[in-house]
Amino acid sequence: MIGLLTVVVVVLAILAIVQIVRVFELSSEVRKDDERENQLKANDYNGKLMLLFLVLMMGGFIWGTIAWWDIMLPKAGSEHGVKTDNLMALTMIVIIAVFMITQPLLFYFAYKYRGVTKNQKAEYIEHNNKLELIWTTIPAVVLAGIILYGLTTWIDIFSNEFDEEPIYVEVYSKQFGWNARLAGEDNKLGYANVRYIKGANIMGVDPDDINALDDRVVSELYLPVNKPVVFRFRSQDVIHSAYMPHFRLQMNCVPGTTTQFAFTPTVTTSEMRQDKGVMKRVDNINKLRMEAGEEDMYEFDYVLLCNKICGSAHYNMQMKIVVVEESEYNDWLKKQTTFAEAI
Ligand SMILES: [Cu+2]
Repeated sequence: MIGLLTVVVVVLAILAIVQIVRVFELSSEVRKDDERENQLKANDYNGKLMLLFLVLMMGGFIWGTIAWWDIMLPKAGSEHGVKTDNLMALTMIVIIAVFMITQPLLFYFAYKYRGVTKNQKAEYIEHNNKLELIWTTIPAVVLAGIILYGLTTWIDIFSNEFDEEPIYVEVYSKQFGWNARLAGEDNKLGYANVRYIKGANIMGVDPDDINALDDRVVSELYLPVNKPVVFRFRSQDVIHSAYMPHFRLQMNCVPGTTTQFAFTPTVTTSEMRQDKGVMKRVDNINKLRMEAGEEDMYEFDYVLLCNKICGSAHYNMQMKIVVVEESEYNDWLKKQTTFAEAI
């Protein structure tokens, strides 16, 4: 079999060489003038294609931006989220402005200087100090401005300075689900370690730690509006990533260590449901669900998702978060069983 294949390959290689030699013979017969003429025609054709590509690309960009605008995230539901959004908006405005100026110029010049006459010659420019200065200084100043703004926003978000005592919540990830633990009346989370996991003690809370006894383990999290919250993230098995898009919050959950993010929710779930932007998105989702023949309709809820591909059911890792008025939060909290009661 291998012998036969070798013969076939050799024969095909010989045939290919014969064909290539013939092409060379034929091409050498074509007169040089014709070659030049064909080149000019090709230049003209390619130049016009550049212009067409420019129109399609810019048209596609504008169309896509308008068509998909409504599937982007609605307004932020947290204090720092507004700052993150402003930073993102400014960065996008700068990027899109530069894109809108440079891309049309790039493709227009490729069209304008496409070389359609015989004696056309390109201009040779070796160096230009003025140009170098302009295209180095402007991007450097603009980028420095964006970086400075980004750094001050980052420091502001992570400064963790609150006017009042924050609520401490531990967010625990595992393949494939979330649990949360709220510090009890003492507002102190008891010590936890994966080695303590046993029976009802699903988060590995130390039963001998006095601070742990009033902690409450929940699978659906309520948070009071306009109150600072400190999330402490832990993981039981692999690296997960706690992602709460409506709060503009994401933090890795790493086994063996604790990560932290402090923030303040500013919009309750029911306020968010009445927001025009949110309603429009919800209607859109339900329209698609109806078209697909699905019966259960979507209603807005804050959600905690996993944003690290952590295994086969990664997509299914989610926990509902409900932001309510403080009085409602206190009522809910009272109903949750404490760690001492659970074990
Ligand atoms: Cu995960």
